[in-house]
Amino acid sequence: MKSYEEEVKNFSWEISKKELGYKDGDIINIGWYCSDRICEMGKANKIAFIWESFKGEEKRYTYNDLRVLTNTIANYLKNLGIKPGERVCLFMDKIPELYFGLIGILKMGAIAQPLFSAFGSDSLLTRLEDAQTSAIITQKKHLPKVRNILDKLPYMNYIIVVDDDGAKPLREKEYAFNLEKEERIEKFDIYPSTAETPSILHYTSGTTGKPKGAQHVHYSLISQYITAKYVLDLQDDDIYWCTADPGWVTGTSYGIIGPWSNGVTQCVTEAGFTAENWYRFIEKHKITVWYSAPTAIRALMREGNEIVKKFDLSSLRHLASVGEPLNAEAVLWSQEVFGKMFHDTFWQTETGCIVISNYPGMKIKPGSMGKPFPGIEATVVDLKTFVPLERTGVVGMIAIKPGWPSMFRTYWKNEETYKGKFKNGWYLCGDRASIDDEGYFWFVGRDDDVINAGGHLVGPFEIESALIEHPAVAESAAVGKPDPINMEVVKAFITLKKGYEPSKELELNIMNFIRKKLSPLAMPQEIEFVESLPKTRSGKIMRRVLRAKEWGEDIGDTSTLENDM
Ligand code: 6R9
Repeated sequence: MKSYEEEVKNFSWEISKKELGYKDGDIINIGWYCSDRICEMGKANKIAFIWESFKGEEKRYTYNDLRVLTNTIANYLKNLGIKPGERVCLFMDKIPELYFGLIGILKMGAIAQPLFSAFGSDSLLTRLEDAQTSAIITQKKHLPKVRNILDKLPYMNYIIVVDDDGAKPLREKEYAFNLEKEERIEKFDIYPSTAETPSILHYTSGTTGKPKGAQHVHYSLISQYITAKYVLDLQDDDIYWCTADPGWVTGTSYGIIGPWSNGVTQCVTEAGFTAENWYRFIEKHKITVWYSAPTAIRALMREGNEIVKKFDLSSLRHLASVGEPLNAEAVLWSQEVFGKMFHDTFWQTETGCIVISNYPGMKIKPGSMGKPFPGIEATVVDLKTFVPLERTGVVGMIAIKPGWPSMFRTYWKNEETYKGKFKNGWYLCGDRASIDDEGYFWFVGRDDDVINAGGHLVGPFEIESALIEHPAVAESAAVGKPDPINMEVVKAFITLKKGYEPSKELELNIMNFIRKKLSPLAMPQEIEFVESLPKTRSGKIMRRVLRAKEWGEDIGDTSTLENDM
């Protein structure tokens, strides 16, 4: 990307279309763009995917392998009888079949519905029922969760098990599929999808309310390709690592489509999070571009600086983060230990691509989400009139002018809720922010997380960011609790770093520390030390769960809670 200002002046989505060789009205299939096209560009033998299992076993796949193996899956699904437009759920750990499966589904014209493999039967049922899903690709270990609910799923016809060993007979509707043993399909007639053909159905992470299926189309590629290139700075010789699970939109937009449509080598590890695992992974594969999330970055911070020195992480060139506000403290820490700042990026399942972010080469203001992507018109609007706020520094709702290529097209069978997201010609994100005099966006909180302290709206992010600067605080969540005079006052939940124990002294010490940083209304009236904070599987703090407890209310849908197994 040239300088941000230059790019804003000259940018149009046509640039992306031109680079992709796409003209309006053409056939556009994301599956083809991520594999066949890269081979045609002469990169058939380039490594597309380096995968590491739990045990550290490694597999490498070239772009030609990616092309052929995704053909093989597409062909298999088609021969089973699955028709274009039907929903095919991906319900697997981070194994190659998950990544290739998504591309395979798109190649044969069905709609991919990725779900976190850690979901229990109930979470699975809600989403499969809603989408009337007709097939699910899964692993032996997750099969019982599907079997449990099968009698409630009249539309489910095919349960495809990718690692069946024949030890126990499969039941009716269950099929064994072994990608390595299946005959490799060199040529597959890719489904001639066009711009508006549905591609992926992503259920939102559900920090509020019931999960909704955001419907995307193949045209989303136009913005996913170019944002991956400009914001994540993907270049031909990069080794890229996106830590997100494809059950979450980050894991598909930038864990599959972004890197592969750019012809970049990407790495994935099946192993879970530990600081040691992650640093070793970066060192071993010489990762150059790393896309992660604040929850993981804070967990790394919690492990301290010493452990970083045990590894050679000098390959890292560009770092980016998404999913939650990135505290200034985390940005400064990353500069200190990695010599590079994490670049915050803001977007949503609904936006399909990064819409506001810090770009390579742009001045970073730690704690700010950065500026709108060129081609995206973003602003903050008044809470009541939905008119863009003219004065800088005033908090409003983040709003985006509809029309960017990867905008969701509807909520699955819920057009009314979809329409409700648009006001006064703007798409409303459901988040609050202010814009400073240089055009930088500053996140305040989600609409429903904002605290009403005596008529003053206080965002949790500034309180949490102040708290996290205290050396004992690992993570925090600020919510409103009932108060007879002020309606709400702030209560902070805190997890501590290793070596610190909860005590009255520590509470006082933390209070004194933040008093200098916060306005009186934003000051917590109470601190509660907790072992962990409730989070979604994509790592977002679920403040509403904490808040509901304070108010004695029902906590609502918690199917995406990490610990609902
Ligand atoms: C990609 C993704 C979307 C919601 C969004 C906002 C929060 C994401 C953020 C951020 C502050 C950032 N969010 N990125 N908040 N700063 N850089 O996360 O999609 O799971 O749909 O969540 O996440 O609240 O509205 P999704």
